Amino acid sequence: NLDVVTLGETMVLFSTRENLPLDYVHQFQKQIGGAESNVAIGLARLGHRVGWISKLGSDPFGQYVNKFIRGEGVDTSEVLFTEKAPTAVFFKESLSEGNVNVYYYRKGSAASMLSPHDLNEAYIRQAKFLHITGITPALSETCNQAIYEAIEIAKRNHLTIVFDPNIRYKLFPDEDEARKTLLAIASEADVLLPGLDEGEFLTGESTPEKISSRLRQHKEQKVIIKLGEDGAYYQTADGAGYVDGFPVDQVVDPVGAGDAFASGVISGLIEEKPIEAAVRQGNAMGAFVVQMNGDIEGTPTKKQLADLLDPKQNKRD
Ligand code: KDG
Repeated sequence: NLDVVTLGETMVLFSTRENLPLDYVHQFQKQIGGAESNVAIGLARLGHRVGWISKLGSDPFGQYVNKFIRGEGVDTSEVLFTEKAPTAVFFKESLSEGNVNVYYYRKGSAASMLSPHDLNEAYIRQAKFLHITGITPALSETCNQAIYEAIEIAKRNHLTIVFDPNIRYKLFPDEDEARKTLLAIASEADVLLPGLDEGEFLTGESTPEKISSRLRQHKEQKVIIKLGEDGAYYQTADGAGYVDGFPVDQVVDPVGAGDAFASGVISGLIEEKPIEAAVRQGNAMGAFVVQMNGDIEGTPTKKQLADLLDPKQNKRD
């Protein structure tokens, strides 16, 4: 039995401690990066049962990614390996603290070969939530079809669909195509998690209130808009409001914050917490992750999260 199933590409990430343009960097460290596995790992750290579906190359990097994610307590039994394409890699350039760029080497990767036939309905239907992002449909036509197949399976089996647009402009042919693809998936989802700039891009509106009203297709849809250090705004059938963010001493690496936010929110929804509490958990998870180098290295355990959410309770322990 699973709480959440997610699917998408995870790459080997080469990052550097040197604040230099990438062409001048001498040394890299090897980590992993992938929005969906970041969410899966965040949820596993909080004690939830999560499955991650993907396709990796039958190569040492594929082994590394799989072992890493499995080592974090995520079920990888549905991960496929192929001889036909390599595991993707990407590089993270850090020009100054918090000023980060990424360079992908992922075209034609193993994960881009994921197709609807690779999905196992019996596996997905064990879960209560399906988490998907706007990265996967941009990887290839078969990946786009796999996303729709996952949505259909989720709907048939009454899973709650959580969609994070995670717009990667580099992966779409142009902005119109990105908007069209992402709005189509958004209309199928139960919970939408755009950032403010993504909401602006998708709707042409500029305030959280207007963006969420435009994105919401029906009453049952929940829209939660990430506002960075200012927290988040939510709109649901039960109401709307702002939830403050948590102060952080220093933003070391913002990449992965949105994924951490998603895992905090989904965790709250699994535990049937009120929406405001779920969003607060998302904010707290994001605050943890930005303070450490790497996408997931900063994700807290359940205890660490509880300590930030309720420091008084902590003192009584
Ligand atoms: O959200 C973090 C991810 O974006 C990053 O680690 C890599 O999945 C990734 C992507 O496609 O950009």
